[in-house]
Amino acid sequence: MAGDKTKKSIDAATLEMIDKAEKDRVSTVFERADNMKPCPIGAEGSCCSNCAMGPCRVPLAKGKTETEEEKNKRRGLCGATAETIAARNFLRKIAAGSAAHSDHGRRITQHFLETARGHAAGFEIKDEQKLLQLALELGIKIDDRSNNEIAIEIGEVLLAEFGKQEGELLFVKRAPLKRQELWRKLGVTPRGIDREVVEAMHRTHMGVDQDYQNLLLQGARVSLADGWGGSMIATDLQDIMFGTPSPALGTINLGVLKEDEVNIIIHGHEPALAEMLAVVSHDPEMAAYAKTKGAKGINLTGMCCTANEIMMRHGIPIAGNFLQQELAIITGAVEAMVVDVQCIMQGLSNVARCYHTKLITTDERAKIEGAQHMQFDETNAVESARAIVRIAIDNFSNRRPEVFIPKHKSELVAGFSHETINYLLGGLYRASYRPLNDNIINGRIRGVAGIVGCNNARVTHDDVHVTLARELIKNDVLVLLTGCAAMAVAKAGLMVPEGAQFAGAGLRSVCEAVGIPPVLHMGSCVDNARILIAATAMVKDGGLGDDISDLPACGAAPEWMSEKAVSIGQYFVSSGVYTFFGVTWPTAGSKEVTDFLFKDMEKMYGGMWDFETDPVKMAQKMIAHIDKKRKALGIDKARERVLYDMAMRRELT
Ligand code: SF4
Ligand code: MSK
Repeated sequence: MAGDKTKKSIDAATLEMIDKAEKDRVSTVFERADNMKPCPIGAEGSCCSNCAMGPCRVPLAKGKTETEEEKNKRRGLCGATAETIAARNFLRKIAAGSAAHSDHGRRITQHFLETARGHAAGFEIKDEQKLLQLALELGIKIDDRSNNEIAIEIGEVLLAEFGKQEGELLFVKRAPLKRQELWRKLGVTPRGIDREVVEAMHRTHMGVDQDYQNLLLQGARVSLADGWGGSMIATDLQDIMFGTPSPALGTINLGVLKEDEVNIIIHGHEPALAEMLAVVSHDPEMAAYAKTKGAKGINLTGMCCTANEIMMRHGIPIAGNFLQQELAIITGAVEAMVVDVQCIMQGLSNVARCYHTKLITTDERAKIEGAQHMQFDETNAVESARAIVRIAIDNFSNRRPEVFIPKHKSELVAGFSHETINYLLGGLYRASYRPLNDNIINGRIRGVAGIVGCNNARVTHDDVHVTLARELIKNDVLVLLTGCAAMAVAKAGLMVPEGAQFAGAGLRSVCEAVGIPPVLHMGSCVDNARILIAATAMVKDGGLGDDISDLPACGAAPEWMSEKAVSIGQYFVSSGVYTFFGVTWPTAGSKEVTDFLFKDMEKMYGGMWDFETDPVKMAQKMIAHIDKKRKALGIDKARERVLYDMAMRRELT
């Protein structure tokens, strides 16, 4: 493999497995990244393939200032400008990301309805309180109706959100009032989830919307249909069905695989099958069957966001994040990798062929050549899960002798849902964000940052996440994490209460008083909706302005890779959050489009995009923004750590 191997990752387990892949002569994403450089024209958003007269390439000439005439010549065959092409590409990415999260939300809603109607044996309403709260919010009668009757009505109302044609998505009302009014004024309030995705695809078709600013307005609307629509529905209904997460202790990294047990990895995003595998893998009958095949037991672990879901709810260990999926199989110790949708590398199929691992697809929307397909049937979930576990057990005896499992693993505490933060900070009888707001106002906590998103083989695996998180906590910024970012930081040992030793004195004092890590794991990709709810709760609790854009808060996806990250980033921006991307910037081919996203959006939404590859500089910019917001709120002086009484606090706000 070309290149400096130590630059591939900061994670020791990953580096050991990259070595093994090389020895075993198995191709991985790390090797392919060396052998194929990204296309510079596509990377900057300057390639259009929206009709068969193209693909048209309109790259920005590097290193010189473009004259008006040269700029005018940068057009596709149809006359499309570099601005139109970059904006269309950006909007299509948001639409794809929004579609992925929302189709996940739709599937969960249908499953929720099946459960409520009694057609999904093995699943139930686990969080009654959240169910009833949601019913009240949606104006659904409770009276003496059963939970299932209430759930059916909730499911029908929320399923209709996907196909709604007019009006506003219901969860838009959860946002601060000022934000709702701003969205209405700008005309970006989402009407129906599917409608916004379809309209984005229509408007980016050849010869339709050609005004880049108008295209980016639809970008805001389709992203909001994700964050305050599809993703938020997914998170709420998953919580009601599978339980709202609360802090759970677990372990993470490839060292969670076991040499003497049947290893099953569940990988993907939709947690229904994972929930059932968690139950079935603990079934004594299955454990006994594993013993008949020479294994000591069954070891279920997770990968990517499904891992986050079952870690938070069941403490099931996490084998790794996005860039570790092929490496897990290369240990030679994985009997089955079970996948559903999203972030499943096609390379898995080749890797699995080199070992004894069964790659099992379970969703008709996501099949892979070379994998075995076993359709997961929610109405017969126990049997579906049992069949998969049995195949894995039967495969144990096919293991080859050359097994190598890296020893590395770390502890983590995950499961900081909005409800948990509310309770942990405020207590059962006065659950609120008041203590968090107070600690921000008194300066112990400087501000809040969300770090989300993927890994990307174009940068050192996990490095940007971890360096950014360290810099932020060192400067008293409380960090909320989801997705593969959360796993990176957990592997680095920051996601335990002892992680507070790396925080600044103010943040450390709060973490030690409450017993929480300085970096809070809030869940999977769809759970970024929890961050929106947390931000809104901070606004509603008072003292930090009257909109999300007033908060001393920032967001970042520093190792982003997927289109979902673009949608997440845009709904953060449209919700008023200053949001960073690392790695590469997808509209770099158009200065106008980039300026619009980086500067004009701040005037429109109070939040804007930014791009920075250096995590330390990214942290500095985020902290500068947090300080700017503190100053605007008049709480910058509070950093002198004066203890404030109520009267002084009122004065501050
Ligand atoms: Fe080229 Fe225009 Fe067709 Fe795009 S839509 S491929 S810019 S001709
Ligand atoms: S899994 S979208 S690589 S976070 Fe959600 Fe990780 Fe990004 Fe997939």
